Amino acid sequence: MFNLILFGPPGSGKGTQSEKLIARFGLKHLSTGDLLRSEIAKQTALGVEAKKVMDKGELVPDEVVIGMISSAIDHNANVKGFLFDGFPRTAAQAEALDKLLALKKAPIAVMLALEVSEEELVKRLMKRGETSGRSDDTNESVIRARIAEYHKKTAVVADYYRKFDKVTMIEGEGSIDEIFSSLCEVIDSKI
Ligand code: B4P
Repeated sequence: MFNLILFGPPGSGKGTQSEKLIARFGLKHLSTGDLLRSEIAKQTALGVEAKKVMDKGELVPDEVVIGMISSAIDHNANVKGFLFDGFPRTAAQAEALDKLLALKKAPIAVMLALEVSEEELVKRLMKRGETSGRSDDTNESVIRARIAEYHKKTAVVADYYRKFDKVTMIEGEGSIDEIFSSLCEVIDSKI
């Protein structure tokens, strides 16, 4: 089993590159953002609560996303590997993920961390907000709150994996295909 984390601030290209990577490497895509948006669309109790938090640009409570990921891992027992997109986003989520994968004897092989400047992130997310219908993309102050939340709670997750020498930084500005090539080069060297 080959498990990887695609990491980076909101708007850094995680969702965009994940689509291409799963097609190329045959991994199972697990995006906590997509899982939460699916709960919102179905108007479940979890979705209703999550939407309130997401619309403020804050992170959904750890126990909620850890529960979702744990059940998604259990429901995909025979996959080649997982591509985690937007998870883990806190140190507690990283520790929980390591425990879940230890049970499968399939630890994280690599974390690929996309680097993008804040102004470029805001520009991309505002542009996506024009068409995506995502309420968290339409307001610049919410976008900046998401980026601040990333610096406060999520950036430390890279430090956690750095201790195990698992982090590779990737230039996240440039064309989608150029960035995809850089990501593939690293994965090809590890898989
Ligand atoms: P996510 O769904 O994870 O979304 P995101 O971080 O906003 O965006 P992503 O990084 O995937 O977008 P992409 O760059 O691909 O999170 C949404 C919310 O859910 C969070 O704020 C939080 O509230 C909650 N949540 C999710 N996971 C959680 C967790 N684990 N714990 C707690 N809460 C959680 O795309 C951005 C735009 O850039 C697109 O329009 C794209 O077309 C464009 N783009 C991509 N690459 C480009 C390039 N190279 N050049 C130009 N534009 C590009």
